Amino acid sequence: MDFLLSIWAFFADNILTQPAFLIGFIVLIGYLLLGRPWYDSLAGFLKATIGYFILSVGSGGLVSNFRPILVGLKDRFNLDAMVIDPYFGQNAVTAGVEETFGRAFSDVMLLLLFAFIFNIVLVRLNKFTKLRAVFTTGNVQVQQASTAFWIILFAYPILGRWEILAVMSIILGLYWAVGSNMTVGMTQDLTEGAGFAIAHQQMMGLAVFAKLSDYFRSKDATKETKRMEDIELPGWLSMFNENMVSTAILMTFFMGGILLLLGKPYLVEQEFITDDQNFFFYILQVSLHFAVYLAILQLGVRTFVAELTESFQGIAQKLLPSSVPGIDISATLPFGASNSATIGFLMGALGQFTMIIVLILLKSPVIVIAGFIPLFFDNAAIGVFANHRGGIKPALLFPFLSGVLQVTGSAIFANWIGLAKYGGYLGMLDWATAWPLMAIIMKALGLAGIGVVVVLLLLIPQFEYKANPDGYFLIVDDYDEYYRRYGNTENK
Ligand code: ASC
Repeated sequence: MDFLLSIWAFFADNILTQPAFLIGFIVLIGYLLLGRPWYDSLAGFLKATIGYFILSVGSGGLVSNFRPILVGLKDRFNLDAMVIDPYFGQNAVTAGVEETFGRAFSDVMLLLLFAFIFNIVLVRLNKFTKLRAVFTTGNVQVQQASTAFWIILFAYPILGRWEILAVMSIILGLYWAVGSNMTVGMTQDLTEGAGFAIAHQQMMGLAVFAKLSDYFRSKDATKETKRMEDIELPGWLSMFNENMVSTAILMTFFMGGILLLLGKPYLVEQEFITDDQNFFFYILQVSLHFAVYLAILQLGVRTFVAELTESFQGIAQKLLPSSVPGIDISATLPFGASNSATIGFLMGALGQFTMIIVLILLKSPVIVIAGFIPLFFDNAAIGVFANHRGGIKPALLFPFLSGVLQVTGSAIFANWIGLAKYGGYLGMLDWATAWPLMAIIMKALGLAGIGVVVVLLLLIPQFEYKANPDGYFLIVDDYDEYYRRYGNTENK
């Protein structure tokens, strides 16, 4: 047993929680199953892994460049505030869980083992479960595990170690499988059949906003839905037609505003810059790096997506019929037209900042500081999908609404479950909406609440299947045929 566990721990530490390698191995195995020669398979492994690492350089760069600046607002104005960010959320759980519940969560490896197997079994049985996606983003699973541990302990403080582990494996495993499955059709549609779904922290909220965006599509067949890429600005404004230029200008105003608010003395004190550095050029450097990292994301996605699309056929033919891998949300952003990611991010920021001001004015017991990860990755993706499906209006409206929900949901929920006072909460869209809802059901109904949550989650893919039984599996089995029959907006 110990031997098996140590093999598992090795796999989990080195591969499962390192999505670049997990995706690499999926490509390797896929190609081998397709009967490709070893050297092609090895080349596929390397390109997929390198591509994913490039993607991580892009997303990691965005995070490390912008997060400290936003968090700086807390320090600079001496706010006693909670930061909404997955890493702050995880630290808050670690800091508070002993004191609050008298125990700590150390079974992450076992949870990942059970939930990963559970996810695969659910997909293997997709004739019945209708689930089509395997969650591969292990790094975010670890973050989610700690917050879910807190939520489940809050609902059921009496449960022992193994019971908690069982409940978490089932509910988290289902959330991963069901949430990722909800993004299958819309991601195939956006990427024109790249063969992946999203495995991240806003899957349910994003799927709901994507569906709602369809209502904004032009009903009049002679009128095109107006998308961001359709805007042709005249005269000097035409410089905004170029993606990189407009991103740079918008971010310079946005980051410039925040950096000016923080002020040079603070930034020098915190060693962001040195005293003799020019403040204007520092602002420019920080802001322009937004476009730099977006370009890197794009390169990463280009490097690995084609390999993944092709090799996964092997897995889908031999091991898991009608399935796709769920991967990091960043992989969808480069498929977005023109500025939809940047605009989504900025509208999300507007929503978050508006709500934060409301919290301050209402003298809320919990003040929230915007974290970069929810602000960017959730809302940029909503901008991308909303623009693609319903045009400019939903691409402005839904990221804004998401920003409002992220702050409001996180503030109320983290206060209720007692996590707010430890300074952080996960804060991603699903964790400010769907998870609080599940927590209310569990807290209100006692142990029966677990059954209710499980049944509700299992019902979601059934309803999705009912909406288009003929196209539901076809969209992953053969996208070209699906496209021929139904065209490029998923839900005709
Ligand atoms: C997260 C998280 C990250 C980012 C990254 C986005 O939730 O923890 O580091 O989003 O996965 O690409």
